[in-house]
Amino acid sequence: MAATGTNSNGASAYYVTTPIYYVNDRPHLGHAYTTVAGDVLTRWHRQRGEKVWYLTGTDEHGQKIMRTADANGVTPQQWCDKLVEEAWKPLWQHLDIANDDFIRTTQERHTHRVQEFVQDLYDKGEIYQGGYEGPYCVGCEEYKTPGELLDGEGGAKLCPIHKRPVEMLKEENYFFKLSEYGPKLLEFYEANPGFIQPESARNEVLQFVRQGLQDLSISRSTFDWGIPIPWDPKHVIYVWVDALLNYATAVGYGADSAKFDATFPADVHLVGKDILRFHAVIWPAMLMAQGLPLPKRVVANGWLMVGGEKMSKSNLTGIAPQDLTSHFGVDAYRWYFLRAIQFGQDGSFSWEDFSARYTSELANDFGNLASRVAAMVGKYFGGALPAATAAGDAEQAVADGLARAVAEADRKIGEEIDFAGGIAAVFDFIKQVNGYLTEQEPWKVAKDGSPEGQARLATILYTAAESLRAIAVLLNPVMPGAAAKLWDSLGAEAALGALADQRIGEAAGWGLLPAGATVTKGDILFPRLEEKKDA
Ligand code: ME8
Repeated sequence: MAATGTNSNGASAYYVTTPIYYVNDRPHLGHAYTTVAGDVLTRWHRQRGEKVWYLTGTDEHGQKIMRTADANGVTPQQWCDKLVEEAWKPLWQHLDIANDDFIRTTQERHTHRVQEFVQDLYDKGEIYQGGYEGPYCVGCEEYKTPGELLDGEGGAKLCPIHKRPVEMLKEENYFFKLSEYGPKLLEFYEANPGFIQPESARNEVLQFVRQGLQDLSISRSTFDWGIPIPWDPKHVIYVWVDALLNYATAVGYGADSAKFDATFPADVHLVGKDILRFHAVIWPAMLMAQGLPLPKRVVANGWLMVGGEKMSKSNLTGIAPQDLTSHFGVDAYRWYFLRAIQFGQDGSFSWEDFSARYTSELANDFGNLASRVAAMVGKYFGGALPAATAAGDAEQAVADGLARAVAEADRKIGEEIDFAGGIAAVFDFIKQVNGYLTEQEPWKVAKDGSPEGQARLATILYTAAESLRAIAVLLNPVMPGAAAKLWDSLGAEAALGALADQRIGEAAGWGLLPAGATVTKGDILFPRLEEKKDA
């Protein structure tokens, strides 16, 4: 199923979400990976001229948060308030994340609606009281099946994700009749083959659901940091049921039907592959039970790995994004992980690989192109962009290359959510423009003072500058800071208006940057890296 950019109910917002992150600790590269991906997707669709709604937020209830707060001698609410304000929101600002909303599950706009949702399901007979005993991982906030546990030392059973001992939990609680939804879910997956991406994630979910689903325990009575079950407040609502509902409550579920209808359901839920089942099995079943529309796509990203393990807060392998942005800058940071790792696959972070790609692709290929062109327009034409009066086959080849790059990048990023493929299309075009300059040798043509020579020189520099105009448009969703600097140095703002208003589809148009535009040298886009201080 291809994304249409509009919801099936005819409303207009292209609705993108990230997981809402647990605030038991500070964010690391893994969290930023998903959030940056969502931001690039959001900005891309905005530049397609679509109305977009980008939601992120924090998941604040449950045992994991409660234990962390206890260990730090504060209340869970105090802990969440501190972490959200000191760590999470500032990071998204630092990384230029343009989210439209930030939901916290302790907000009233959420808690009240979650209670109503669960009460409704109870009234409809979808929820019953029962007992359950099984191994529970607090890291995942999830009951595990005995078959998936790993063997640890001394006969301990370990969570396969956290590699920590699970706890045996026995509880009287409330259950959602998830088992009844297996056949309906399978039918839905069949009818919507693009619902779960990538293919490997889809296969995993199909296999899981085909084995048969168990009913889902949706309440807890052994601790109280959660939203009370309305008809039995000794219980709190299971943190995952609470958390998944953020995607509905944040856009006005039960409170603002105009906003809700114009936004819900999500076009894309971006999630790490560790939380795929919650989004591709439990969440759709909850929506089916309530008669609400299902999301269009659930897209699972792979894991950033450290030493062969998933980078995580609990394993203390989390690297803070600021450790990298202070060295490489925010734009390069946003670009690197999406460029270097095929979205959906696992990838290892390496300082050496980042440095090498930065130097070759950002500083040499892209940054140098921008500064060379601006310098030559300055030197030979006093900074006024000359007109291309002598265009021929070589120039046509560049214009054709641009048209291909735009179509490819838009298909990859805008439709397939393949960031690496889309970015590669743009950087292939950058290489083509560099090759064009190498062949045309404007620095040599400049020595030919004849009118023909001057016309050729003007044409070559116009062609390169016009290419950079389109490159700025295409890279704006990925690296808004660098793209804005480039836009500025081309004098494009005065001639064409704000960069954010430039449409992806129109970027392939040739000859948009008018002759006479004021080209200035501006800042170097990607300065040479200094040696890593502690290397
Ligand atoms: O699971 N590589 O929150 P969470 C790539 N609150 N992505 C990673 C990653 C890594 N090493 N580590 C984390 C929760 N992520 C729930 C979600 S949603 C209704 C509730 C990213 O703080 C990835 O997107 O454990 C993963 O799904 C998310 O962070 C988990 O964040």
